[in-house]
Amino acid sequence: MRIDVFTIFPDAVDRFVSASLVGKARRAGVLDIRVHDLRAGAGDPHRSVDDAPFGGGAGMVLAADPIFRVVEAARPPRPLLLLGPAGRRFDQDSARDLARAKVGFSLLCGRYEGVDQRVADHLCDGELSIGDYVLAGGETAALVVIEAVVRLVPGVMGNEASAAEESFAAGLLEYPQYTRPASYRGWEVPEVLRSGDHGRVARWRLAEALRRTLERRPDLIRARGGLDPQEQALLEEFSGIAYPQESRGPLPSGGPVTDAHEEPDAS
Ligand code: JF5
Repeated sequence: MRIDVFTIFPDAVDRFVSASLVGKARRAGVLDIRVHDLRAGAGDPHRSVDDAPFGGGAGMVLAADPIFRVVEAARPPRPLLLLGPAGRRFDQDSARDLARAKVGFSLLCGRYEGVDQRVADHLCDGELSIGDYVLAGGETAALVVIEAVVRLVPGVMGNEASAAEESFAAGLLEYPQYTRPASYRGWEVPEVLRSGDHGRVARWRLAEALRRTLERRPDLIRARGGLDPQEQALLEEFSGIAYPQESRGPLPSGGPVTDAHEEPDAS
């Protein structure tokens, strides 16, 4: 799969991409990531890529011509997506769609002051946002998109076993994980995980995934249409939690997203 990135910070993007899981896939030849410097498209000796906005106002706007030049010379894989807060929200479904794209895709990193609108209108195929906040530039957003997509690409290290696990708990938060030691500062690993009863372990994990999701992200439970009777029974078996009867109705509103860091019980 080929991924082209257009940015005014090619070194920063390239260094992160080389150091990550993405770099491994790149060196293994599974991924062809090409990072392009938008300044290569500048015409003047100062290699300027931005200019003052028509109509006035603070800040500078990335000009159309350097971007058109560099993109057209690269003939990048499509879709070419502009990263910015005005884009369509990027999520796991978008990541799966991009991972399925055979030729690959391309990302153009915008700047917070803006990009000449003709780039979005006549060069890009769409716009992507990674969330409702404003970044100085689209570079970190591009890295987020690349990492989320690349780990789904067949042949990228570690993605075979994870694929099966992911479908097992689709749309739920992860169950808690533990490693040695079994007792740390008096905090014990749940007994079920050390029981050797694989069936009970699997049921406990699903119950924990359901409990956590119900507590922290009730919107995700609602999105998958509530809990089926089997899942409700599982929840009650392990945590004694009775699931609200109107399974499609209002669920406990998520309180503040905090975590307990209390001392273990002395008794
Ligand atoms: C950017 C115009 C690009 O701020 C972002 C961003 C937020 N979510 N996803 C991306 O990118 C930088 C800001 C303004 C274009």
